[in-house]
Amino acid sequence: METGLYERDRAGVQDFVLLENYQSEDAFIDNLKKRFQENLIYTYIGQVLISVNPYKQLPIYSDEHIKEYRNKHLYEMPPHVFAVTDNAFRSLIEESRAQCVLISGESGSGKTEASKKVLQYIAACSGHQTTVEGVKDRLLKSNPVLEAFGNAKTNRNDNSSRFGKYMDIQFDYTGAPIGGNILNYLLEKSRVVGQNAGERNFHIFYQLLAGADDKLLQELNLQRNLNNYRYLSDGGKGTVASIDDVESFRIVQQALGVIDFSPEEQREIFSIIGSILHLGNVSFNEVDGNAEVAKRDLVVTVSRLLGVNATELNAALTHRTIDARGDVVTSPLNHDLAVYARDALAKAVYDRLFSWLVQRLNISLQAKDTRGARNKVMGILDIYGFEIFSKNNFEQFCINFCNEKLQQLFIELTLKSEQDEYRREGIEWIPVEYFDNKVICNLIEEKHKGIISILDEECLRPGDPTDLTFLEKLTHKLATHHHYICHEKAPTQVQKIMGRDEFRLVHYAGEVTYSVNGFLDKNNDLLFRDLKETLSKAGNSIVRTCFPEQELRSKKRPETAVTQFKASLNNLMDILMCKEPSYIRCIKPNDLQTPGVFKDELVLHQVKYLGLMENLRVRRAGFAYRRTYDLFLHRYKCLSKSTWPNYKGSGGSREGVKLLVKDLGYGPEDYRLGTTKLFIRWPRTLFDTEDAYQAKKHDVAAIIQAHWKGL
Ligand code: AD9
Ligand code: MG
Repeated sequence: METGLYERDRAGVQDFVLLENYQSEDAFIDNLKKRFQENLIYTYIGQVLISVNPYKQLPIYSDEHIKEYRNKHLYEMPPHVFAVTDNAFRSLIEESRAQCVLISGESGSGKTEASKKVLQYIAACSGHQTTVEGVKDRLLKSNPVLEAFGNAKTNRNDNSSRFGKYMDIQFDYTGAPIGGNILNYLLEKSRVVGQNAGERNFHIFYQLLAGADDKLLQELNLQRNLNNYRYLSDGGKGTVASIDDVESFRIVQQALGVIDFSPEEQREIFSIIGSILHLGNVSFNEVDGNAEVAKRDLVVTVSRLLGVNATELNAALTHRTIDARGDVVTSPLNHDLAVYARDALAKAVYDRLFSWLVQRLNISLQAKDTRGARNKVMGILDIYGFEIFSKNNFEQFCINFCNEKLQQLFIELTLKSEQDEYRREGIEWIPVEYFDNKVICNLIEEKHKGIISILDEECLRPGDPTDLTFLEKLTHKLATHHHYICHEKAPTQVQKIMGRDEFRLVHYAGEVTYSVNGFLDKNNDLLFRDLKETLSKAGNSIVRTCFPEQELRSKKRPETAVTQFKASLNNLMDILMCKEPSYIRCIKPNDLQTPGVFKDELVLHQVKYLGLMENLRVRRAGFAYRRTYDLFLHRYKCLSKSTWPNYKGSGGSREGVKLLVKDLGYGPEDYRLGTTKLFIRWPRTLFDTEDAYQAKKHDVAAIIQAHWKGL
């Protein structure tokens, strides 16, 4: 199969740098659309891969395809996630450069699917010894487990990741995977206790009820009917056509086995899931202002499943003990506070179970022998995309902050690597203007002045801080910031749609209005001490591990949710900064999760905020193409008598290319000769060269003849 980059594709161009009208958004969209209609979902901007979600299975991921992409240069084959992976993999093995594959795009654009293809490729093309097969199996099997517990049906995606994931794969010197490590980020735990209309709780709840055998259900005292459980009935969406909960449960159970979860551990995991379902049904009456559990037998069931004392749990759900510098006071909760405590308990138990699962996976993925594996690491980042909902809350604020940070990294790494290459090759370069979103990152995270600091300050302030006093402070301190819009200062048309409890941020990806409702609560993330204490003594060993006793003894106030998130993101940035990045930018063609529909407006919006036009401009401002002298000479040597059939002069392939391009009529501004590569400024130049090559490649005699005429 001869499918070089420069051959015009069945539809459109394979690399946007070849687009004649590269400044035009219309031309950009048109190219994506043409290709999409031909099922060509991948296109490059230089080394960045753009992927448009086809919403249907395409026959392009078989073992045959994997073989075709193995050990090929990026441009030798049509654009593909396998090509990008192979490129990164080779750089890792041959040059020992640590790699990371950064996958971004909005909800439903195909990030998680892309990350699975990366893993599939790695697993298929790396060593096949038995020990390695075991590692690969565990790496692959970690996906269904994490998806069952961390994904859910949302209105945007039936299998939406509700957590961020960064997975490192470690290789030995032969390129065989020997271990892995997963970092998880901010699970959307509020989903455990309530969902928007049309959405579901995390998959595992439905999988358990649909797929568990009768014996397990009986042990957990559960019935199959979803409507019996309040935590499952909010969204009004039980079964979903695209989801087979029974089959998924089978896969999860099998995967847990492969990852060496003991039957006892599995039983404990499902006991926790069951306990949360029962907990959701616990309701309270209020007598003289004090909450009382309405059906005590439910608390008894929850206690049995967690292995805690029922009387103690009952008391902990309806009372609160405060230890104010040695003064221990226990007071009863009213109805609303008891409901709050119950939901906080469900969220905390689920959230910590999830983190425990990740830790447990990591133990089984741990490399046994890391000798010779220094720098042989490939990271894959699949994190929630930018979110703009009709109502945006604390979760969206965190998610969008995370995307600002990733965009920042994208800017730094793409521009930096471009610059580095020119510098390395001794080529002059004039930097291009682009929007640097650092100003927004600072607005959010700057010490003392940023939104996060103001939020934390308000959370820790004695007195009676509320969401609204937080908003007042924000506005007081940030009203003049160009990226912060408060109600008072909003333009009239925006004011009309903004509530008095909202603020607006001008993100790099667009304006988002956040409601401050719940910001303080979610950031404080308070679980009353009585509940923590009860859980720290649980018979269920996972629960006991998740709620360690020392946490109770610690006098230090735990860090707020957003500060923990900020720290983990900054840590992630450090991890990524020291690796060589490959980018996959995912695009969602429609909001209907349907094949064959390409909505120009929707795609244009994503193209804009992913900064793809800027990316292309930067790429084009320098040199559209670069190739090592060897490769260029090898392909085009037949186009000049100086280099055909072989260049024999001294000075190696650099001198050969110098003669070749002169013979081809390249003007002085059309190209530059770097240290190891030829840089070509305009795609047209290359097109012409490729056309000449294509026209003549089958007839060597004709090549030489025509070439002479051409001169
Ligand atoms: V979210 O931010 O986690 O809500 P993702 O991860 O970006 O989102 P995901 O990978 O889950 O989206 O893709 C959504 C759905 O699109 C999948 O469940 C598939 O049905 C579909 N999809 C995505 N990519 C492909 C693909 N390359 N081929 C076929 C795909 N279908
Ligand atoms: Mg996902």
